[in-house]
Amino acid sequence: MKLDDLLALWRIRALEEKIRDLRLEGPIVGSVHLSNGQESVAVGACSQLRPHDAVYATYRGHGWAVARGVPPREIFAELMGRVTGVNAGRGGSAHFSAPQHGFHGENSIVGAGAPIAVGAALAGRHDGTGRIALTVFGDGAMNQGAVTEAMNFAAAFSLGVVFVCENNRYSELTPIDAMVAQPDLSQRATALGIPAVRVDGNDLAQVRTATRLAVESAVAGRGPSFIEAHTQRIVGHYIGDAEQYRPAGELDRDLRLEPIARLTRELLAEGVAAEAVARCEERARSEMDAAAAAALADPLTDPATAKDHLYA
Ligand SMILES: Cc1ncc(C[n+]2csc(CCOP(=O)(O)OP(=O)(O)O)c2C)c(N)n1
Repeated sequence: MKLDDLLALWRIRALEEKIRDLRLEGPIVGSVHLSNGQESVAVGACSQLRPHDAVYATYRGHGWAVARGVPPREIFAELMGRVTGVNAGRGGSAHFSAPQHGFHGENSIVGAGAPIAVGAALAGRHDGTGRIALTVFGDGAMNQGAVTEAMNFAAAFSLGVVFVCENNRYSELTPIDAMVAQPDLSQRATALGIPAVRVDGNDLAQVRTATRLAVESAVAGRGPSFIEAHTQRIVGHYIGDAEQYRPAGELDRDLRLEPIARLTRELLAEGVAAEAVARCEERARSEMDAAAAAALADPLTDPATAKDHLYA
């Protein structure tokens, strides 16, 4: 049902816009990277995973956590350093995890999720769970050696890994054309023997089909797949980014392409009532307002416990 899809996209957008407000107002501190405009990749891909499959995201991972079913109240609490956060406030915006929801964590080291996902898939082969792993990273991360090594290892050992590249055309403030001579990033996976597709990441159906095939292949023991999902972030790399690197007119174009605008247009064109469409946004915003207010009222984590869970 497309209205459910719109609600799912709005939940991520509303959560992140609330996070932005709380960062600017003070309760959230530190560096925060939002995924506004990229929501359909997370929603589409996670819809095809089984509960016990493992997702490895980046610092831009709030949307992937929501799409995996991590409760927003616990995400807000985590970002505000509350004891009720998914990691009792120790992970923060860029490093939280919720393995009980199949969300095995974000990572601020660009590309570092890929080799960890390969390890999880290897474990899933041997531990009897049959668990597969999905790792998501940006187009910039494709230039990290660890990503190529991880893809090659997964291909050589036919491991059940779904590599998802969210190609938003920017690595921090640097456009992709300044970084690579071959813009078809999927060719790198193909060269390593991994089946690869390029999809419109703003189109939920395309993301779902590509991920379904990749998951089927991984579960059947046929090895890894690579999905290059073209998308765009309609906000800065981080909160506070002045975005002076964006060419004139680019943001206007991206605001027409982004998945919420796209699905809204589709629904209205199909004759769905404007009120029903508007209710998705209202419902998502009121859910997130309530979750954030509840988290804000929770106690802060005691700094005396900062060294708990340290093993080094
Ligand atoms: C190993 C490593 N090198 C450099 C950085 C600095 N850095 C942080 S985000 C980023 C850009 C990554 O771009 P991309 O992979 O396209 O992801 P996006 O931010 O667009 O989602 C860089 C270079 C880092 N965090 N880790």
